[in-house]
Amino acid sequence: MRIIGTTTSPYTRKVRVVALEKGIAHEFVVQSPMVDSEPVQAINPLGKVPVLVRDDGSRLVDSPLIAEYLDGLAPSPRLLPQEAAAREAVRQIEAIADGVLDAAVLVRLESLRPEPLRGAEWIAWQWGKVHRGLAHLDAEVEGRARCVGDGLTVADIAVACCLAYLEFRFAERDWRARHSHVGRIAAELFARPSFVATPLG
Ligand SMILES: N[C@@H](CCC(=O)N[C@@H](CS)C(=O)NCC(=O)O)C(=O)O
Repeated sequence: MRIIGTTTSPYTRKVRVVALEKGIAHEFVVQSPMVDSEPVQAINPLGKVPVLVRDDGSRLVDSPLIAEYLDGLAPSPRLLPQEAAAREAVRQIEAIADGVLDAAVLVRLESLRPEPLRGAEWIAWQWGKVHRGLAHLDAEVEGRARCVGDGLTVADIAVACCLAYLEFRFAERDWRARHSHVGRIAAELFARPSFVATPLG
């Protein structure tokens, strides 16, 4: 099995962390969708990473689906609860953390354009999603050791990947101090071998 992506992609990191936490053997193949887009477009019509390529050549795109597939490969540790309400809660937090990332990645890409071409209103619109999304997540997990239940889930991993990306690309803001509840959960995850093995950069 191969996971195709980049070392700067937070979505790629999420599925790599899931694979490591599950102990699933895989090869990580670095392929940038931006530098040389054709190979990625050949395996994902959307031209995005991560892409999971199974040994039979079949592929999965979109990190939530890839994470779900990986979680189903081994019974333990269960990163997506089987009980419906807990599973829904995990998927909802993952969706909001990923949505914050979607907005942050757009801000990042816009900031790479020549200054006169940048849309200030567009950037502010995206920052609104980042700030509201993080405030929502922070309120949601207040007082909890993990995002949902007692054990590690995809929700914790998604939140930690999200905060790590914001710190990586927009280090001028102290994201964890401003969002201390998700920040505390993320800080604990950053010490895990799966996160140490998948640094952004
Ligand atoms: N919803 C997708 C988002 C993936 C995504 O946006 N990846 C970025 C890299 S961080 C990408 O490949 N961008 C290239 C493009 O949009 O053309 C997922 O969760 O896998």
